[in-house]
Amino acid sequence: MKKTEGTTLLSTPVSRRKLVKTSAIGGLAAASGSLSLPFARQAAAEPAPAASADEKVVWSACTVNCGSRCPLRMHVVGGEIKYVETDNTGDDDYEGLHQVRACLRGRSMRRRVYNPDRLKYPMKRVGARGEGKFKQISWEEAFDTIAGSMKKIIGEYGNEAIYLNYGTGTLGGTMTRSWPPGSTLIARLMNCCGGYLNHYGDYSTAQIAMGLNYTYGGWAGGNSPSDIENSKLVVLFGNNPGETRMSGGGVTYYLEQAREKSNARMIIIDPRYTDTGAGREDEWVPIRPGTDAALASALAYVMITENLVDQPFLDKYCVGYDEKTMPAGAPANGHYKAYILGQGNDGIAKTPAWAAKITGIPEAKIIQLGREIGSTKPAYISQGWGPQRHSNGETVSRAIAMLAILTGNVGIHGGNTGAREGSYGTPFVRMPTLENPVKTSISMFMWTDAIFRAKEMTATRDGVQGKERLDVPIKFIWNYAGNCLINQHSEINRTHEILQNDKDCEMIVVIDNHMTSSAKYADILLPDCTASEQMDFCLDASCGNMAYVIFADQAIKPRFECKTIYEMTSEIAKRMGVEQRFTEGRTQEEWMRHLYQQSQQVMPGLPSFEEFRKQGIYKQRDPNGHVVAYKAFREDPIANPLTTPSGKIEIYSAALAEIARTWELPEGDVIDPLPIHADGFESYNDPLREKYPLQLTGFHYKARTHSTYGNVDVLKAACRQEMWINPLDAKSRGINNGDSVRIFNGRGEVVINAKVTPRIIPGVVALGEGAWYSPDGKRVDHAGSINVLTTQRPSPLAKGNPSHSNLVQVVKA
Ligand SMILES: Nc1nc2c(c(=O)[nH]1)N[C@H]1C(S)=C(S)[C@@H](COP(=O)(O)OP(=O)(O)OC[C@H]3O[C@@H](n4cnc5c(=O)[nH]c(N)nc54)[C@H](O)[C@@H]3O)O[C@H]1N2
Ligand SMILES: Nc1nc2c(c(=O)[nH]1)N[C@H]1C(S)=C(S)[C@@H](COP(=O)(O)OP(=O)(O)OC[C@H]3O[C@@H](n4cnc5c(=O)[nH]c(N)nc54)[C@H](O)[C@@H]3O)O[C@H]1N2
Ligand code: SF4
Ligand SMILES: [Mo]
Repeated sequence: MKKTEGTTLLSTPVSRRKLVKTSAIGGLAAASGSLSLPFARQAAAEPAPAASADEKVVWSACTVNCGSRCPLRMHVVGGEIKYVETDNTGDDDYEGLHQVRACLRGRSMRRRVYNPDRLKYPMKRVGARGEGKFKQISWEEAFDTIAGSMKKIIGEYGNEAIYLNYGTGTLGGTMTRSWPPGSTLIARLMNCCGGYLNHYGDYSTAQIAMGLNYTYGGWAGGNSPSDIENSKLVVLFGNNPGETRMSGGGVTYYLEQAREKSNARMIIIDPRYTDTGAGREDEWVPIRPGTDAALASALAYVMITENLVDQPFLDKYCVGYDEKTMPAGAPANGHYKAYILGQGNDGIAKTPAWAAKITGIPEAKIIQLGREIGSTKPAYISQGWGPQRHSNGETVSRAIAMLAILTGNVGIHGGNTGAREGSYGTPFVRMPTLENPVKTSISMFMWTDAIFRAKEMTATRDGVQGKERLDVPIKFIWNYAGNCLINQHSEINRTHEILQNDKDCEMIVVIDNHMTSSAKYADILLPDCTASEQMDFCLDASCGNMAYVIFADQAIKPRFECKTIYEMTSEIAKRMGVEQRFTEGRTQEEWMRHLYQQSQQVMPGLPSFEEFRKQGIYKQRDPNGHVVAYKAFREDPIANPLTTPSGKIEIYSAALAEIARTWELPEGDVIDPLPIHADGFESYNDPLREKYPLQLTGFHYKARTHSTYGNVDVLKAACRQEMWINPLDAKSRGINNGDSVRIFNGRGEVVINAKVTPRIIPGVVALGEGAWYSPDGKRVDHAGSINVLTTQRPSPLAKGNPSHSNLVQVVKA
């Protein structure tokens, strides 16, 4: 089962939580009593509206990609949403079918539905790409143009010239689902027409998914956070659920409630003092970005030299810890223990003193941490996806997981795998999207290159899969519910240059609700209905041990000329001559009833369709209590092997050794069979620091879900977009709190206000990702859009986005 932020997964193991009793999480939390009023109303200081005769309450949902999913109760009067509340079903009992309360983003949904940025009718581009000049056209003309372009491009170049760009704006939906690309209605349409160029990986987890695949085989599972009630210690590496899992159904609630039961100590390792901490942690260990593998190696050094490792576990379940379990043909002293003790290739012992210089964490602290992690069991060791969203992220993710492996915390209650938390899920049936006849696939991060240098892109240099080399460039892009055409993809100025040339990529279709920066690059721009304007099911939250499905009903009529994605794709299918295969004769509601019937067969507890519609949310607790990843493997590794080549946990990976031997890598890129520390490019140790001395890391911010909700005024006011900087770095630059600063490197410049705070380690600055790119005439951004500063150079193995590895200079504006 694979996850994605947002997505999750699959079959069962996922997780989530509720949050009624926790205090406000970092100021935007859903759960605190004082914040439980509908935000819109509270912000405007309006009295609670009296229920009027024609007021109806309709269940809807927030389907964005925050990893959670939340029910919303829309109070509709006279065809207009007047205010928004959230789940009021179930009880406040953590152990029961607790409420799934929306955070303040979801509660501000009215302000997205009625936002002045709403797209109103179909448009076609009249200016240069990206200029934002459009002309209104009819739906007929829009559909005809798109179908005409598809036919032309398929005829001239074949189906591999058509690309579905990454977009997660509605991945919680079923009919409206926008991710993974193969599960969307666009994919269903394209699969009826010969297919499209696939992509693998995602912006969330490219490096960890690829890295831990070699360790555990496939997507690495994790215990549900509810299982923390069995833990003595919680160690979070770059994991910030207080901000990234804010729902009352999500991880932050489980973490706090479970910890209340177990009284587990919590250590947070992060360059920033996060909202997950906010006084609830026992310890914050600030670390230089990109150096977790060095810390993990030194912790391993302490555990190995002080006899704290679980040797029987390593012997029985793992490959490559020491000489005994090395695969045939592996080099002498190529094992992990030799690497740590300085008997491997590099001859360097990974001592706490060695790591202190790299990580910025004092030697004594590393020794103490090593002893604590090595001797407190069971321990819930997990990593968020911040540490892996780096230029060395594949090896970092594997190195952190070593701590769980060395201590034998894998496959037991209260333990974890060192990956992110898992969660319980249901087998609710999704919209079938048919099979893509095309097998060629690129990394989701490499699409900009596939526009202008496709024929140079190979399997061993650029990670092309299914073919040795791409045959044709991308000529047509579908961009549905995504802002990765500009805002969320790295290096905005480079993307702009590539998209400027409309002889290269000939057609870009954007389907969105709002005039985003990506929408401005559309050739044809289609206005979609919001979740409030149609009927859908919403599911797949990253939760704990209670899963749920939401009936997201139609609250209001489509605004302006907006259409649903199902209507749009059906109309194009008609023009492509595949309407019957595409629709199978069903309307959207008929599909939903059909899927529901199928779901009822695998989930016998589901009520009737009409009852579900009335009750809004269906909750189901994990019959096994908690998800424990690799429990069966732990119990019997012969009967239940992992899907790695050896069937065991591969600390040393022969497959990676082969890749390291055969792939062509640019200077500085490292792929290694062991989970070693490698600096990566744009690291703390890059010579480029002479010019750009500060590390810039991004983070996922409570003010938005990526860019979504980024145009909601009250949220912007509540959580300002600022650049975090340590007082030491600010002082040497004459910067005071609130000053306007220029952040720049060779790729671009951002001007924004500084937040001077000891909550960030010296030498590092940070920006929340997702602010709406807002360039002036000189392409200087004034919104704090971090992707002006990030690079399109991919990470070595996953060819993924190293969004958090950036060097910059900052000066007072
Ligand atoms: N520098 C940096 N960049 C990053 C990241 C980072 O950490 N740092 N994070 C990356 C990650 S993990 C991810 S997942 C990506 C996310 O990138 P995206 O998937 O692009 O996410 P959003 O920015 O939320 O964009 C979603 C889009 O969907 C639209 N939308 C919302 N609801 C609807 C709807 O009902 N219908 C339609 N048609 N559209 C809708 C929104 O208006 C928005 O334009 O960003 C990545 N980019
Ligand atoms: N409110 C909100 N919630 C979201 C999202 C959102 O945009 N807004 N996006 C959702 C999506 S799609 C995703 S993929 C997830 C993202 O979830 P994550 O990827 O886990 O989130 P990040 O904030 O990028 O990183 C988590 C933490 O890692 C820290 N960090 C960065 N670099 C390093 C490092 O090198 N080492 C260590 N130890 N820590 C580091 C950051 O400071 C941050 O506090 O969040 C989801 N939830
Ligand atoms: S943004 Fe996430 S946590 Fe907030 S309401 Fe939406 S789904 Fe829930
Ligand atoms: Mo993500």
